[in-house]
Amino acid sequence: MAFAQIINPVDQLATRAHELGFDLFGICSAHPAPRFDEYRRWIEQGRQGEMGYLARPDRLARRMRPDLILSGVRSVISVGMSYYAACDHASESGRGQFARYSWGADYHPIVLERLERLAAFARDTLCRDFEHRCYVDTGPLLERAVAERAGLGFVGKNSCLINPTIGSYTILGEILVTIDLPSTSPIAGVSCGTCRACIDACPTGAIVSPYVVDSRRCISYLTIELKGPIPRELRPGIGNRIFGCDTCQEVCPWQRFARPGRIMIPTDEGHACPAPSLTDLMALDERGFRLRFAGTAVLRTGRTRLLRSVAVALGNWGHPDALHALLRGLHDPEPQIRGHSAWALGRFSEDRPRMALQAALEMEQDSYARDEIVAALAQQPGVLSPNHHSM
Ligand code: B12
Repeated sequence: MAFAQIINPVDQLATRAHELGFDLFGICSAHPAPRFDEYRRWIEQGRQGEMGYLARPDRLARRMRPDLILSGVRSVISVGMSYYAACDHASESGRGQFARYSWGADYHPIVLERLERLAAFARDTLCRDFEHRCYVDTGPLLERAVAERAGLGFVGKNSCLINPTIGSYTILGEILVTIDLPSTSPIAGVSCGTCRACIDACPTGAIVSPYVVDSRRCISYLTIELKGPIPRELRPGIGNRIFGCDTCQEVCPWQRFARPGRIMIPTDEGHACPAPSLTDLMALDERGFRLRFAGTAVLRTGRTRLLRSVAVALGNWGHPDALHALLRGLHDPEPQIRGHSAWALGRFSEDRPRMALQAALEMEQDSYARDEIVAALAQQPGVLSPNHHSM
């Protein structure tokens, strides 16, 4: 297959990508893998936390050598889809914030299906004889670095791929192909400059230096990925964010150009827009959780992790209306929900939470949940500090 015969293949693909709902499009060479050294350093510093798959030797090898993912790979088609929605975020008290990307349906199948349609178009119009592989989020690719090389934007100090005309509320996807396609140029002359709004605004200090996010402190990781308990010292910074976090993007000046998405639009029935009441969420049993979050990205995280964050948010709210829900959480079947509810109750100085914590301590069998109750009681004014292990 010779490209000399084709009139403007990049333009044809770009037009089709736009029709399919993608807002950003570019093509780059697959070799060598971009920014692998930065990635390796990040792993060496343990910044992936519990996301062990990111450090697995076979995954590292594939991130470094894309031909281990798809033999004979030559080019990567990189796309971005806006998921921005002009719906007000949850600032009302007693409500929980979900990160914008999760407001509508789970983006993975939506983007993958459109990538496959784009690949089919390439096969019909450009060349029949090539192998391809589509990725969204879960593949062993540095998607931001690929997008940067393909000219979709630049990597900002919050480590997000920022496009100067639509900002960073975009999901990235790729098609690896075994043919040489003409590359589009990286964006030149735009950067964060001296701005450090994201670094200063991160509630948990997760942007440890420009372009480097330590997952172990990132609210997105703490509320979505972390299986074990959320470290106590980071809980106050979580505020009312219960699934992911948009703060480092919200404060970014480039976000003034954010454009509502055409495909991933949250509907009125969307689970998180407007933001749901924390006390309602705390009342969800397993079945209620599954019904409410079916088809959304929240489902994979599961009830335990979501309600654990809800408990933290209720504790941070600190309003008497939170008490009933937290007392319920203190008796949840899941130790993590009990433990985080205990922490939240420890932030109230009234008698009722103290008595409930004392009663729960008598009955608690789980050693982690006991630790939390003991620590919560020790936190309360006028209570002698019992010996306890910290997390
Ligand atoms: C693991 C992961 C996470 C982790 C770690 C995030 C991180 N910053 O590393 C956690 C759970 C914290 C996370 C959070 C989020 N994630 Co995430 N995540 C991923 C995943 C699966 C791998 C990322 C990775 O490899 N990280 C390791 C670091 C080293 O790589 P990196 O993030 O690409 O960072 C680059 C820069 O740091 C840069 N760099 C490093 N040093 C330097 C120095 C200079 C000078 C420069 C210029 C650049 C530079 O090089 C790195 C390599 O490309 C990708 C999908 C993928 N396969 O790529 C999605 C992905 C990055 N996530 C995405 C999203 C949407 C999010 C959230 C916004 C979700 C939310 N609202 O809660 C937050 C954003 C938090 C943040 N500021 O990063 C999108 C990002 C889209 C975009 N426009 O940037 C991706 C691409 C998924 C997708 N397909 O759309 N995520």
